[in-house]
Amino acid sequence: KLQAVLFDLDGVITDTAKYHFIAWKQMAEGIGITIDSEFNESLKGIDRMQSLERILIHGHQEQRYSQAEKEQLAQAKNDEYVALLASLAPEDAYPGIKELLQELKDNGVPAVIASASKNAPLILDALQLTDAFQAIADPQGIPGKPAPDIFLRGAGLVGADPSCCIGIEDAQAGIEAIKAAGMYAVGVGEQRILGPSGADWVLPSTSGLTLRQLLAAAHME
Ligand code: UVW
Repeated sequence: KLQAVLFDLDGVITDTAKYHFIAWKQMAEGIGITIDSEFNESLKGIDRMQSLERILIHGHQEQRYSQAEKEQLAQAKNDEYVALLASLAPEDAYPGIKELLQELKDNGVPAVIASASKNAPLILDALQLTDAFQAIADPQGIPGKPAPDIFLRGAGLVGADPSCCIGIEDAQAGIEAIKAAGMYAVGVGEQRILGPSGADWVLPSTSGLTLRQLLAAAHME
């Protein structure tokens, strides 16, 4: 029986990829590195410092900065990102998300955020979805996706057995994390982007997605 549904945030609840891209691009250009939207795909599901490392490697600058300088670069990116998030509003939640969260609540199924983002509470507040979630797993101090830790921490917060959980993700690293946690993995997005991710079920979008469909797909009725 289903005990919890765990949601990635960026790319599942709302489209923050475009804001991450604008902010990373600005930071990268400041140090002479160019990134394009295709490169940005490789940052999905990856935490802030790991994203910075990937950008520095992309620009052949992985040896150039001290840890303190890297933290400054990441801080500059985050300041810009948070400024861009100010335009986020409730109507920016992806289609079907609000309805699915309501259905979970009506049926007593905990919804949990399992995101690498330290900005998750801020984003949920802007979308007015904070109350729709029973818990937000804190990404601090645990290995990032594709390690299973954030999903296991999320399940633990609501006392759920991972094998009775469904995880929803838009990124390869995230789907690998869900599978490594022993959960049923739903991939949202284009098959082209998700690739051979190992998702148990791939959906083009969450529009119209119901609890009943999730239960049937995961054989958890
Ligand atoms: C990510 O980049 C996912 O996290 P943050 O919002 O903490 O920068």
